Amino acid sequence: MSVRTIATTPYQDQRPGTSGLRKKVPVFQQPNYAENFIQSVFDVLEGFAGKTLIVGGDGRFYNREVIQKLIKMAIANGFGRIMVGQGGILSTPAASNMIRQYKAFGGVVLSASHNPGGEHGDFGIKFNVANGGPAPEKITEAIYARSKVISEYRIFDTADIDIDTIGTKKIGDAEVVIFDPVADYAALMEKLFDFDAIRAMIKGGFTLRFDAMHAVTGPYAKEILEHRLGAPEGSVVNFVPLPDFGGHHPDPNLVYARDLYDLMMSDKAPDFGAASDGDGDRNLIIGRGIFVTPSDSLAILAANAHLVPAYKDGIKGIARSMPTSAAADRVAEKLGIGMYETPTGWKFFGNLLDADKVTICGEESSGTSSNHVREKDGLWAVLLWLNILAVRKESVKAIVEGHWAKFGRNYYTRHDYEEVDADIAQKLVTDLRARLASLPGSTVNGLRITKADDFAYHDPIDHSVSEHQGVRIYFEGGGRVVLRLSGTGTSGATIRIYIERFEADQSRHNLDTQETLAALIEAAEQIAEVKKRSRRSGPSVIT
Ligand code: G16
Repeated sequence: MSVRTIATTPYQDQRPGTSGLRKKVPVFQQPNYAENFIQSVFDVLEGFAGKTLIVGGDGRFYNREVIQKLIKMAIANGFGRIMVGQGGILSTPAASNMIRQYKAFGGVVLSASHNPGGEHGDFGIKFNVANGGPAPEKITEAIYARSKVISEYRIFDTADIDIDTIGTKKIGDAEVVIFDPVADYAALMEKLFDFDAIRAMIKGGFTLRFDAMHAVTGPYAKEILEHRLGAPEGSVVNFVPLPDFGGHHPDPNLVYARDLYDLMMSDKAPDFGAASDGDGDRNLIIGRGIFVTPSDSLAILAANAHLVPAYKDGIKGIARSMPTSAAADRVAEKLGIGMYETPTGWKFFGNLLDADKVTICGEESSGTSSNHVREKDGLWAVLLWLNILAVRKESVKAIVEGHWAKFGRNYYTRHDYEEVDADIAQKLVTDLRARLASLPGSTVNGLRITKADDFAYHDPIDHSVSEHQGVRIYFEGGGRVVLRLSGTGTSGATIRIYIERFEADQSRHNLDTQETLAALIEAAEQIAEVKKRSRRSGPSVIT
């Protein structure tokens, strides 16, 4: 058994996107494709000799194969301890917790998150740094630069490692530890929340359904919701992680979690419905008869966080990604705490959390979390909701409507145009940027534009600047349209349009979202011509 150095030729397309490198499985199956990227990660890192690396994934197709490569390469590159979730399973938030708890150098999560899986689906590799969060842009850009010139990789020559049996083995100079992926995470959740209060609520007849979408949260949700909190068996559905997610798209939104939505709108609805995605960092919250938008969920959780043990002394500040609605801003204002607006991508919250400027962060893309880890955390959001419900003893609907009455309502929707020809999408954005300066003062579809810009983020902690993070157009009366290209798709381009309007008048809080935003949606089309240029009759997904 020895370290082998293998010659390789670089690929030119290994630039990490919003959250790691994501490509179709056949792309990853090309000779040395995964090895090149993993070696590029190790090549740009310094000082990890003898240290710990956390490894796991969401169980999707090709997970087990890449985990073997990764373990052997980590040994060959000099890590001292490689800790692997049993069966290669580890949710993104649990990985973040493991990195922090075991003071690891970092971690590698194999996942393409909410993207579909299976032989022809997507695969991904994401590197997280010592604070438990996704690698910042300066590291991901260095990895990309390295991947374009890489000429060899190192791998330890050994038979495949048994990743299904819990225990520790010495391989070469390293220790390989196979651990239970649920235990430490579940213990952390018990520390943050009042499990007794939630248990009592469930015992008193409160009903819930959690849809794990055949993805990684299945084992976590079974253990926490059913075994520890006493939800009856069957409350957690689709709980066995499958390589192809049962043929479904593990994205917890109103399109891909339609069954849950339909149940929650029916006579048979339980009190609370929730779902998570491929790697367990996203959440969908639906009360009986009411869908809670992720932007509203962030605002409501922030406003009520003081009711649960972990945040009983109050929260320091809130951060949200720029396209997320401004609902949380008014909560921050009322609480007299800081509010930060960052580009899309959880990695931008890391500095603010480390500097203790914020406690709770959230994104319109169904991500919410706090300073307990450095990733978004699907089950954490579910448990925070359950804890708040147990304390307030009101329905989800009553809490949401009460929140709107107090703070006003931000009507909000996102329209996605998926798999648009990449050149058409790029030109559309370039043309739009060129027109930005001329938009303020003009009227489109009867709406007057007050401001238009291309969002650039100046990180208040490390002073780095991230430009071109989305076009923002503001209208008189509080309307806003944002347009940006997704950084997580794997075929063509996905154009996202985010539309929002504030409504203070409580008598107008129960209108249809699409109808109330129709004038802004039409204005967005007249300005950007997404439908016309992509030759579509409408968005592929509306959330
Ligand atoms: C990732 C990032 C999120 C981001 C989302 C959507 O989520 O971690 O921060 O909001 O992608 O990004 P985009 O709009 O560029 O597609 P996940 O759950 O896929 O890791």
